[in-house]
Amino acid sequence: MGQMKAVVFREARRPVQVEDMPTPSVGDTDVLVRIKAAGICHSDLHTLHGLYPVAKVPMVLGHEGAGIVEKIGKRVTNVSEGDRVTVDYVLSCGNCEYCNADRNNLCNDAKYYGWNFDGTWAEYMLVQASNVFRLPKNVSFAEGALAGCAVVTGYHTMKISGIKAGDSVAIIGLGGVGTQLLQWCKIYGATRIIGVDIDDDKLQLASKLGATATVNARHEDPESAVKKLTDGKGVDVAFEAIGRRETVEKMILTVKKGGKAVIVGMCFDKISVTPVYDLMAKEIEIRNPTDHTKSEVEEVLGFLGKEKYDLSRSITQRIPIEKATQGLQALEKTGKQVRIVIEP
Ligand code: COD
Ligand code: ZN
Repeated sequence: MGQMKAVVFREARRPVQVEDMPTPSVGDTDVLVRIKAAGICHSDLHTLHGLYPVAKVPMVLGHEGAGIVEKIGKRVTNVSEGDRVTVDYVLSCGNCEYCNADRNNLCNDAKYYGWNFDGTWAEYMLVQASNVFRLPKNVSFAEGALAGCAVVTGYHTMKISGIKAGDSVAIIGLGGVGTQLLQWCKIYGATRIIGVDIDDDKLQLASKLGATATVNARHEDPESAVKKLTDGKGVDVAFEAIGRRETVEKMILTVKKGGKAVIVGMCFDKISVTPVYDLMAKEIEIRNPTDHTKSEVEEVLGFLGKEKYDLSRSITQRIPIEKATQGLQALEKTGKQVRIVIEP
């Protein structure tokens, strides 16, 4: 079907290139999606830095994306040509112990679009039928793209944390994912929500979305700030949504006795929490959510279709595919952007 533009990764620590490549041809169980919006996530930066490897090169990056079904394979029945869909980037086997237990994020043979197979930063993307989900009418393509990572990662994290109505929470890192996590904590009844970031704009946005207090970690130590805000006790649940050693260690110190510390950010360093006895004496539970399940994608889309959920403020910039490199630099350098969306 000719050529398409795609953002291609060839080597770590080298800028990505926008290249022409053949539009993929459709197999029996494939869906060809004409991508209308694709988000840039911090994990894509991890890949560019060589921290999180890809399975082949050249690789079309990107794992958040939504668009229109252009063509379906002979055996595809769940979507039709012309449907508006979002992509679920976790490709699971559907047969293993974990898939059968509705925990396909832990699939024994999990593969990922954007890492194992070509991803969303392209004019067209080939997706297995099992991994496209129809968008509710009121959900735009950009919102639909975020639903596939930022929103559902926040949702999965919130569920793994077991948050209850009335809980107090602290979220360190209010970027693309942290901002959505904050919204879910509020929806699920957290009453005290402390947002921590180093950027005042991010903190302001957090207040608009429901944070009851904010802390700028450049000016204030998050541990003492959180303690001050919780009568010296700490929070029921704390989250780290950046992936840095220092912030993970800090986050754990903001948790109260019997509380939970949830590590969301991919952190490639070792952390030290010494003495370990401190965790034991406080009976602190450490949780490590990863990705999301298929059911959660459906739940999130169902929710976005019916309920109020503010994504307008989380989409802070839209760029054409030719500007992908600048988009990546903007997420990395300025720290001002929440989610940048590529519109091929
Ligand atoms: N203290 C406080 N805030 C900080 C600090 C600091 N020292 N340093 C940076 N920040 C802030 C930044 O200002 C920014 O607001 C935020 O932290 C980071 O946000 P983003 O937008 O750069 O990153 P996201 O939200 O796109 O990335 C989210 C994760 C960190 C969760 C993601 O990269 C990740 O690691 N995911 C792993 C888990 C997973 O399931 N991933 C699924 C696919 S992403
Ligand atoms: Zn992501």
